[in-house]
Parts: sequence; structure tokens; C-alpha cells
Amino acid sequence: MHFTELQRHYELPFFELLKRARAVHEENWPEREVQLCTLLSIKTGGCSEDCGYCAQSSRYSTGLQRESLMAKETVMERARAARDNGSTRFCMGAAWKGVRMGTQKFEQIIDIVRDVSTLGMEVCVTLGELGAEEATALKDAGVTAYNHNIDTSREHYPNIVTTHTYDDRLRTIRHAQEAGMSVCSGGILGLGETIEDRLRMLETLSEFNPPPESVPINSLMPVKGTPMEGNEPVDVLSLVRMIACARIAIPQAKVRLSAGRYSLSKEAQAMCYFAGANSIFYGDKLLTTANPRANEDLALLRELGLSPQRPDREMSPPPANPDRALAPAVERDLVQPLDAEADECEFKPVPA
Ligand code: SAM
Ligand code: DTB
Ligand code: SF4
Repeated sequence: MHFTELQRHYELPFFELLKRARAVHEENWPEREVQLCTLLSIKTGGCSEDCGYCAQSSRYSTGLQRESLMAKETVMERARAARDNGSTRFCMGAAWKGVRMGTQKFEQIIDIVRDVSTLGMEVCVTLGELGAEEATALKDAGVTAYNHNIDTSREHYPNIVTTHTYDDRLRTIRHAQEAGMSVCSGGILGLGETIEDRLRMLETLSEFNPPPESVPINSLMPVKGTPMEGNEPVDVLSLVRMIACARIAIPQAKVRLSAGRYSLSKEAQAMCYFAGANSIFYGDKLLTTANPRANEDLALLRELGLSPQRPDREMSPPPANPDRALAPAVERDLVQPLDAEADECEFKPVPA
């Protein structure tokens, strides 16, 4: 959806915008279902990147305890627990710039994914930068969706990250699409961006072909020690407007009310659900920061007459529109080799 159209929607009187978003939601989704996704940080901290919001960047003293790649059995225990608690999607995150074929850590990841995918949940991973080969290997191992956020507008991106570019992010998304994985991509509100930046971000996401399968809308979790620790909190009504605009601009995507729910009242969350959010991160912890307690989330869903969504392992990614070129468009010859030393020695080659 073009920026000016998004802007027109965003500026509607609040209830008019909500009414339109609700109508799009009802046309495209079962009205009462909310997807429950559990996050697990399988490799924590020590990341080479300088994303100004992130607790896990090695550039900032955030006091976070670093943890190397989790053993498969521990991941499996957590995944089984998530399934038993009603999650239908298990999302594993790693604090890396990216992954490369032929390294020990990538082999370990593939092994973990293979086993987790036997549990019947959707399997999502977020591992940073991917090439075409890595994307195919992940898909073959059983990944259903790859999370890679564009986070903000192209214009604002260099103000929050300098160690990789917006085009690097788009290239990874394209590799995930080409490998046949669903793409989960969204952003963060509260990075010092303008409303225009937020809408430019939605414009970019809505132009993906195939469209993203899910769009996480995070509000910044301010982390002490990062350059963004003192950022202004996100205004709740602007968050609801963004959820509504995401619902209208990308009707076929699940809109995930993501980080930041911890500080939202029940009423604020209810407005987000009404505006089109139909997925949440569920469980007491996100990757490193707090999330509402699972029993409180279930109680709120019950109070609102909503219910957890059924799993759909067989779902295929949203199809591309054959009348348009695939998007994001990427320049092939720009792939940079990953710096093998950057992410605290996690790039050991597989022994011969
Ligand atoms: N390293 C990989 C990457 O950057 O894609 C995967 C992990 S990274 C932590 C995943 C996403 O978490 C980021 O793209 C960002 O959108 C979100 N995120 C990280 N820190 C956050 C924070 N403090 N508040 C809100 N969202 C955050
Ligand atoms: C997404 O958009 N949000 C999740 C998931 N994808 C990987 C991560 C939120 C992280 C919040 C900060 C933290 O817990 O470290
Ligand atoms: Fe954090 Fe991911 Fe950026 Fe690393 S690449 S600093 S884990 S957001």
C-alpha cells in the first residue's frame, strides 16, 4: 500500500480507523482466534552487531549473562513445555549477525530444527543474515517461518544500526522467500522514529511479494546500557493506530502484538486485538526481557471471548502475485562474507 494511502488511513478519526481495520480483519481471519507463540533465546548475548535497542549487542554494557548455543535436549524440553502450555508456534532466536553453511553452529541449528519440527508446532527461527543455501537447508530441516525484521524505515535505519544495512536485511528476506519459507517481518516502535518512518516501514512490508506471513509490531523494551535506554515510551493510541494500519495494509498477514505487552493494560491489549492483532508472544519471557504471565494472558483472552488458534504445520506461505515482480528486490552481487571471528568464536568449521 502506497505511503500516502497509509497516511490517509493513519490520520482518520480513531474510531473510523478501527472500524475499517475491523472490517478487513473480519473478512480475512476467524474473528475470535489468537495465535500463541513461544520464544526461546537459544544463543544469548555477545552479538557483533550494534543495534541501538538490543540487550544482546556486545557493544553495550547491559549486564546480560552471555550463553552459548543451547544443547538440543534443553531446547526440546522447552519446546515440549511450550506445546503442552498451548503454544502452536515455537520461535528460536540467536544473537548472531548471521549463520553460514559448513560451520559447526549451523549444523547444530539444523539438528535442533529437525527435532523441534517433529513436535507438531510451527517452527520459526531468527538467526540473522542468511544466504540462499542456508535458507534452503533451514527449510529442508523443517523451519516453517523465518523472522527477520526490517525494524523501521530505510531512512531511519542507519540511525539505529551501522554494522549492517537495510539492503542486507532485505536480501535475507528474499533468500527466505525463495527457499519457500514463510517470512515473519515487522519492526519496533519507539526507536526515535517519526510517524512517517513507521508508515514507510509498513509501506515496505506491504510491498513484499509474496507478502509476509506475519508482521510483529514490537514496542521498544528499553534496556539499561543501550543508547535507547531513555527513549520516550510508545503512546498506546499510536500503537493501536499502527496495528490497525498493518491489518489494513497487509490483510493476509497475522499481526503479532509483540514486545512491549508487559506494560500494556488489559484495555490497551483489548484495543489492539480489536484493531486486528491476532498473534502474541506467550510465556513469561521474550528473548531476554519480560512478557506478561501466561495465565494472565489466557485469562484476558477468556474475558474477551477470544481463544487460542489451532496449529497449522501444513500451512503454505502466502503465494506471490504472479503479475508483479518478486519483492523485496535485491542486488545479488552485494553479499558480504560474514566475519568469522565476530560472534565470539561461534563460527568453527565442521571438522573433516
Ligand atoms: N540477531 C537476529 C536479528 O537481529 O534478526 C535475531 C534476534 S533479534 C533480538 C530479533 C528482533 O528482536 C530484532 O529484529 C528486533 O526487532 C527485536 N528486538 C530486539 N531487542 C528489542 C527490544 N529491546 N525491544 C523490542 N524489540 C526488540
Ligand atoms: C520479534 O519481532 N520480536 C521478538 C522476536 N521477533 C524474535 C523478539 C523481541 C525481543 C525483545 C527484547 C528481548 O527480550 O531481548
Ligand atoms: Fe541484537 Fe539481532 Fe542486532 Fe544482534 S543482530 S544486536 S541480536 S538485534
